[in-house]
Amino acid sequence: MKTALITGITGQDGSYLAELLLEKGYNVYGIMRRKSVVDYGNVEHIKEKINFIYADMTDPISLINAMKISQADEVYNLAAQSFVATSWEQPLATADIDGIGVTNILEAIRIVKPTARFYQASTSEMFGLVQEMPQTENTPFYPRSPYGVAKVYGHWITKNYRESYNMYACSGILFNHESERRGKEFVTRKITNAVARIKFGLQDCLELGNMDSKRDWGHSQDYVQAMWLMLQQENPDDYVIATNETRTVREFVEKAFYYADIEIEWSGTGIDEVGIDKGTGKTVVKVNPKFFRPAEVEVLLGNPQKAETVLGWRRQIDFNNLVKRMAENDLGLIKNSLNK
Ligand code: NAP
Ligand code: G4F
Repeated sequence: MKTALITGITGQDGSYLAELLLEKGYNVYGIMRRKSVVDYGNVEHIKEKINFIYADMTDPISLINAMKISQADEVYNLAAQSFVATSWEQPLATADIDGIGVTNILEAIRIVKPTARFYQASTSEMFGLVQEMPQTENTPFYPRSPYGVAKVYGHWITKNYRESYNMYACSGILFNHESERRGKEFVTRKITNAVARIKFGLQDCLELGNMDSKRDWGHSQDYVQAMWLMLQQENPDDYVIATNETRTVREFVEKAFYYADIEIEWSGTGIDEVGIDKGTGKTVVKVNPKFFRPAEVEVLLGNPQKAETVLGWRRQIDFNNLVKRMAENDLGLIKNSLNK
């Protein structure tokens, strides 16, 4: 039986990865931050099957301890301050957790069990102001937020430990991936949650920032498969995980309303643009400049060819299915909350 240690186990990806590894017969350890109220987040439903260790990415002692207790064969570093907008409000905490935190966990592995295999959650945000279309493993980075900058450090220190110490250390450069478990501050879940609330009369309007922004969106359940595959190869390497399709935020909005049987008609431009419910004539989408970012990543589009060829990875859930699953889930949650 293999043993895995997951940092960020309470988050979106951590929960799907924990489910996958449990299915494969792994002994799963997860690190958790101490909070005033105990909260298992997205792994509440499987908490009895997981061995939890209190630790924090900014505390190397706690990570050494986590390695000593778990003696993990595979370590998946998914912990991060992962919300780009917050990284301007908390640039140093973001750097500590998402940047230096990677060195902390790599050192813990090197000191306690250097043969453990390591996965680093790198991101398409490192491409930022994109230097070519589509982005591949060889596209130069140009991060556009404190989050992106911290992740570039995490990416390079992972590569550096691989080359310096011959450690089995990989980075997955994952493009946006969403799910029913996505935090409600991220645009996709913000949209599907608002669509459900509007449908059931709990909210009048959805306020968004830059709707022209384009993202390459996949489903988290598909993407955690790629993380696992990266640690099963003969040699460690870095891989882009993406769908090779890009859509605007506006397209996501239209599609989410569609699954709630609402057709959206757009009117106006720039900050005056509105989305109107064709059936009722009511304005259900508005622009609020408060959601604009100091610097924007306008477009992301990833080429997953290397992962498909070398790892045999294929995404199963396409854009329509992703939005459908998220919209139906939120419609169900809001409906149930009203019936209670
Ligand atoms: P998420 O839902 O925000 O989960 C983040 C996790 O990190 C949570 O479990 C959180 O714990 C934990 N965490 C935050 N700060 C920590 C600290 N100081 N010490 C220990 N744990 C800490 O993020 P996700 O969407 O699952 O993403 C997983 C990873 O992939 C992140 O590193 C993210 O940056 C990266 N990534 C995500 C995407 C995407 O589109 N989802 C794309 C590329 C890369 P709490 O529950 O205590 O807050
Ligand atoms: O959903 P978002 O907040 O995700 P973002 O910034 O692309 O970051 C996510 O994906 C990265 C991978 O590329 C991860 F590394 C990162 O951890 C995170 O998971 O925003 C998506 C786009 C942005 O262009 C944003 O400006 O949507 C635009 N947007 C427009 N209105 C909005 C809003 N974003 C949010 N969160 N809220 C809005 O009201």
